[in-house]
Amino acid sequence: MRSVSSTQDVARRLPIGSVVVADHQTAGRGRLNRRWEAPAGSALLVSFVLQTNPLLSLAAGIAAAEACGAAVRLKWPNDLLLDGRKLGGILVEATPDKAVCGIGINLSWAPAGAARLDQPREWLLARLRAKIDYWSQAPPDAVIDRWRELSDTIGRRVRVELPDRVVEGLAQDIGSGGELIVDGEPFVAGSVTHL
Ligand code: BT5
Repeated sequence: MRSVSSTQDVARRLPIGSVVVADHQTAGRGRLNRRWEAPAGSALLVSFVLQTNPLLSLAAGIAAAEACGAAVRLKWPNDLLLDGRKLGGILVEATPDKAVCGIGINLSWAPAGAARLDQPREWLLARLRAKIDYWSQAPPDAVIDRWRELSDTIGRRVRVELPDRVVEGLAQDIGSGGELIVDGEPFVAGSVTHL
Protein backbone atom coordinates (compact mmCIF):
# COMPACT_ATOMS: atom_id res chain seq x y z
CA MET A 1 0.00 0.00 0.00
CA ARG A 2 1.22 3.55 -0.56
CA SER A 3 0.17 5.56 2.44
CA VAL A 4 -1.74 4.39 5.52
CA SER A 5 -2.27 5.79 9.01
CA SER A 6 -0.42 2.81 10.48
CA THR A 7 0.07 -0.67 9.03
CA GLN A 8 -1.13 -1.87 12.46
CA ASP A 9 -4.57 -0.31 11.89
CA VAL A 10 -4.99 -1.99 8.48
CA ALA A 11 -3.70 -5.36 9.73
CA ARG A 12 -6.01 -5.39 12.76
CA ARG A 13 -9.03 -5.89 10.47
CA LEU A 14 -7.47 -8.81 8.53
CA PRO A 15 -7.29 -12.57 9.24
CA ILE A 16 -4.32 -14.51 10.63
CA GLY A 17 -1.70 -14.98 7.92
CA SER A 18 -2.13 -11.49 6.45
CA VAL A 19 0.84 -9.19 5.86
CA VAL A 20 0.52 -5.43 5.36
CA VAL A 21 3.39 -3.39 3.90
CA ALA A 22 3.29 0.37 3.30
CA ASP A 23 5.57 2.98 1.71
CA HIS A 24 4.47 5.59 4.19
CA GLN A 25 2.59 5.96 7.47
CA THR A 26 0.92 9.21 8.51
CA ALA A 27 0.64 7.99 12.12
CA GLY A 28 3.27 5.26 12.56
CA ARG A 29 3.53 4.40 16.22
CA GLY A 30 5.80 2.81 18.78
CA ARG A 31 4.91 1.68 22.25
CA LEU A 32 3.10 3.96 24.72
CA ASN A 33 1.83 6.20 21.89
CA ARG A 34 5.33 7.20 20.84
CA ARG A 35 5.75 8.09 17.19
CA TRP A 36 7.60 6.03 14.59
CA GLU A 37 9.15 8.28 11.95
CA ALA A 38 10.06 7.32 8.37
CA PRO A 39 9.92 9.45 5.18
CA ALA A 40 8.01 7.76 2.30
CA GLY A 41 9.89 4.83 0.77
CA SER A 42 12.78 4.99 3.25
CA ALA A 43 12.00 2.00 5.47
CA LEU A 44 10.47 -1.44 5.75
CA LEU A 45 7.13 -0.84 7.49
CA VAL A 46 5.24 -4.11 7.90
CA SER A 47 2.60 -5.71 10.11
CA PHE A 48 2.05 -9.48 10.37
CA VAL A 49 -1.25 -10.93 11.64
CA LEU A 50 -0.32 -13.96 13.75
CA GLN A 51 -1.60 -16.35 16.39
CA THR A 52 -1.24 -14.91 19.87
CA ASN A 53 1.91 -16.03 21.65
CA PRO A 54 3.27 -14.59 24.91
CA LEU A 55 6.84 -14.55 23.56
CA LEU A 56 5.89 -13.00 20.20
CA SER A 57 7.70 -9.71 20.81
CA LEU A 58 10.98 -11.53 21.52
CA ALA A 59 10.41 -14.02 18.67
CA ALA A 60 9.82 -11.15 16.25
CA GLY A 61 13.01 -9.47 17.44
CA ILE A 62 14.97 -12.63 16.69
CA ALA A 63 13.34 -12.95 13.27
CA ALA A 64 14.11 -9.33 12.40
CA ALA A 65 17.70 -9.51 13.65
CA GLU A 66 18.39 -12.68 11.66
CA ALA A 67 16.76 -11.19 8.56
CA CYS A 68 18.90 -8.04 8.80
CA GLY A 69 22.19 -9.87 9.21
CA ALA A 70 24.80 -11.02 11.70
CA ALA A 71 25.76 -7.57 13.01
CA VAL A 72 22.31 -6.80 14.44
CA ARG A 73 21.72 -7.21 18.18
CA LEU A 74 18.65 -6.98 20.41
CA LYS A 75 17.93 -4.58 23.23
CA TRP A 76 15.22 -5.66 25.65
CA PRO A 77 12.36 -5.72 25.03
CA ASN A 78 11.98 -4.75 21.39
CA ASP A 79 14.81 -2.75 19.79
CA LEU A 80 17.04 -3.81 16.90
CA LEU A 81 20.54 -2.34 17.30
CA LEU A 82 23.31 -1.90 14.75
CA ASP A 83 26.61 -0.67 16.21
CA GLY A 84 24.72 0.16 19.40
CA ARG A 85 22.25 2.46 17.61
CA LYS A 86 18.56 1.82 17.00
CA LEU A 87 17.93 0.30 13.58
CA GLY A 88 14.34 -0.75 14.08
CA GLY A 89 11.59 -1.54 16.52
CA ILE A 90 8.79 -3.98 17.14
CA LEU A 91 5.26 -3.32 18.35
CA VAL A 92 2.97 -6.24 19.24
CA GLU A 93 -0.71 -5.42 19.75
CA ALA A 94 -2.75 -8.46 20.78
CA THR A 95 -6.48 -9.17 20.96
CA PRO A 96 -7.87 -12.41 22.40
CA ASP A 97 -7.90 -14.10 18.98
CA LYS A 98 -4.88 -12.68 17.15
CA ALA A 99 -1.73 -10.63 17.49
CA VAL A 100 -0.64 -7.84 15.16
CA CYS A 101 3.14 -7.69 15.03
CA GLY A 102 4.49 -4.47 13.54
CA ILE A 103 8.11 -4.11 12.51
CA GLY A 104 9.83 -0.95 11.31
CA ILE A 105 13.41 -1.08 9.98
CA ASN A 106 15.33 1.96 8.66
CA LEU A 107 16.78 1.39 5.17
CA SER A 108 17.75 4.58 3.32
CA TRP A 109 17.09 7.09 6.13
CA ALA A 110 17.41 7.18 9.91
CA PRO A 111 16.77 9.89 12.47
CA ALA A 112 19.80 11.56 14.09
CA GLY A 113 21.64 9.07 16.28
CA ALA A 114 19.85 6.02 14.81
CA ALA A 115 21.11 3.40 12.34
CA ARG A 116 20.02 2.27 8.88
CA LEU A 117 20.63 -0.91 6.91
CA ASP A 118 20.87 0.29 3.28
CA GLN A 119 19.45 -2.89 1.75
CA PRO A 120 16.56 -3.28 -0.74
CA ARG A 121 13.16 -3.47 0.92
CA GLU A 122 11.95 -6.51 -1.05
CA TRP A 123 15.08 -8.48 -0.19
CA LEU A 124 14.61 -7.76 3.51
CA LEU A 125 10.87 -8.45 3.43
CA ALA A 126 11.36 -11.88 1.83
CA ARG A 127 13.91 -12.86 4.47
CA LEU A 128 11.76 -11.46 7.27
CA ARG A 129 8.64 -13.39 6.19
CA ALA A 130 10.52 -16.69 6.35
CA LYS A 131 12.06 -15.87 9.72
CA ILE A 132 8.72 -14.73 11.18
CA ASP A 133 7.08 -17.99 10.01
CA TYR A 134 9.77 -19.95 11.79
CA TRP A 135 10.25 -18.00 15.02
CA SER A 136 6.58 -17.18 15.69
CA GLN A 137 5.97 -20.93 16.00
CA ALA A 138 9.22 -21.99 17.65
CA PRO A 139 9.16 -23.64 21.10
CA PRO A 140 9.47 -21.16 24.00
CA ASP A 141 12.83 -22.56 25.17
CA ALA A 142 14.32 -22.11 21.71
CA VAL A 143 13.09 -18.50 21.58
CA ILE A 144 14.59 -17.67 24.97
CA ASP A 145 17.93 -19.35 24.11
CA ARG A 146 18.24 -17.59 20.77
CA TRP A 147 17.24 -14.24 22.27
CA ARG A 148 20.02 -14.61 24.85
CA GLU A 149 22.54 -15.25 22.06
CA LEU A 150 21.48 -12.14 20.15
CA SER A 151 21.12 -9.94 23.23
CA ASP A 152 23.07 -6.74 23.69
CA THR A 153 21.32 -6.17 27.05
CA ILE A 154 22.31 -9.18 29.15
CA GLY A 155 25.52 -8.56 31.07
CA ARG A 156 25.21 -4.77 30.92
CA ARG A 157 24.38 -2.18 33.55
CA VAL A 158 20.96 -0.79 32.72
CA ARG A 159 18.42 1.75 33.89
CA VAL A 160 14.79 0.56 33.88
CA GLU A 161 12.21 3.33 33.93
CA LEU A 162 8.81 2.38 35.29
CA PRO A 163 5.79 4.65 35.79
CA ASP A 164 6.51 4.94 39.52
CA ARG A 165 10.28 4.42 39.92
CA VAL A 166 13.65 4.03 38.26
CA VAL A 167 15.94 1.05 38.89
CA GLU A 168 19.63 0.73 37.97
CA GLY A 169 21.53 -2.53 38.09
CA LEU A 170 23.04 -5.42 36.18
CA ALA A 171 20.83 -7.05 33.53
CA GLN A 172 21.57 -10.66 34.43
CA ASP A 173 19.27 -12.69 32.18
CA ILE A 174 15.79 -13.06 30.76
CA GLY A 175 13.34 -15.42 32.42
CA SER A 176 11.22 -18.13 30.79
CA GLY A 177 8.39 -15.64 30.19
CA GLY A 178 10.70 -13.11 28.54
CA GLU A 179 11.02 -10.87 31.61
CA LEU A 180 14.28 -8.97 32.14
CA ILE A 181 16.04 -9.84 35.40
CA VAL A 182 17.97 -6.92 36.92
CA ASP A 183 19.83 -7.64 40.18
CA GLY A 184 17.50 -10.57 40.81
CA GLU A 185 14.28 -8.63 40.20
CA PRO A 186 12.11 -9.50 37.16
CA PHE A 187 10.66 -6.70 34.99
CA VAL A 188 7.89 -7.41 32.49
CA ALA A 189 7.66 -3.88 31.10
CA GLY A 190 9.51 -0.61 31.20
CA SER A 191 11.93 1.46 29.16
CA VAL A 192 15.53 0.25 29.36
CA THR A 193 18.63 2.36 28.82
CA HIS A 194 22.04 0.70 28.47
CA LEU A 195 24.44 2.54 30.83
C1 BT5 B 1 9.25 0.80 18.74
O1 BT5 B 1 8.62 1.55 19.70
O2 BT5 B 1 10.45 0.74 18.58
C2 BT5 B 1 8.28 0.05 17.83
C3 BT5 B 1 8.24 0.65 16.45
C4 BT5 B 1 7.33 -0.15 15.54
C5 BT5 B 1 7.15 0.53 14.21
C6 BT5 B 1 6.39 -0.32 13.24
S1 BT5 B 1 6.40 0.33 11.63
C7 BT5 B 1 5.21 -0.82 11.13
C8 BT5 B 1 4.20 -0.90 12.26
N1 BT5 B 1 3.19 0.13 12.14
C9 BT5 B 1 3.26 1.02 13.15
O3 BT5 B 1 2.52 2.03 13.29
N2 BT5 B 1 4.25 0.66 14.01
C10 BT5 B 1 4.92 -0.54 13.57
P1 BT5 B 1 9.35 2.27 20.91
O4 BT5 B 1 10.24 1.31 21.60
O5 BT5 B 1 8.24 2.91 21.67
O6 BT5 B 1 10.28 3.35 20.23
C11 BT5 B 1 9.75 4.56 19.73
C12 BT5 B 1 10.86 5.60 19.81
O7 BT5 B 1 11.87 5.31 18.84
C13 BT5 B 1 10.40 7.01 19.49
O8 BT5 B 1 9.93 7.67 20.62
C14 BT5 B 1 11.66 7.67 18.93
O9 BT5 B 1 12.47 8.13 20.00
C15 BT5 B 1 12.38 6.51 18.29
N3 BT5 B 1 12.18 6.45 16.83
C16 BT5 B 1 11.13 6.90 16.10
N4 BT5 B 1 11.31 6.63 14.79
C17 BT5 B 1 12.51 5.99 14.70
C18 BT5 B 1 13.26 5.45 13.61
N5 BT5 B 1 12.83 5.49 12.36
N6 BT5 B 1 14.47 4.89 13.90
C19 BT5 B 1 14.94 4.83 15.16
N7 BT5 B 1 14.28 5.32 16.23
C20 BT5 B 1 13.08 5.89 16.00
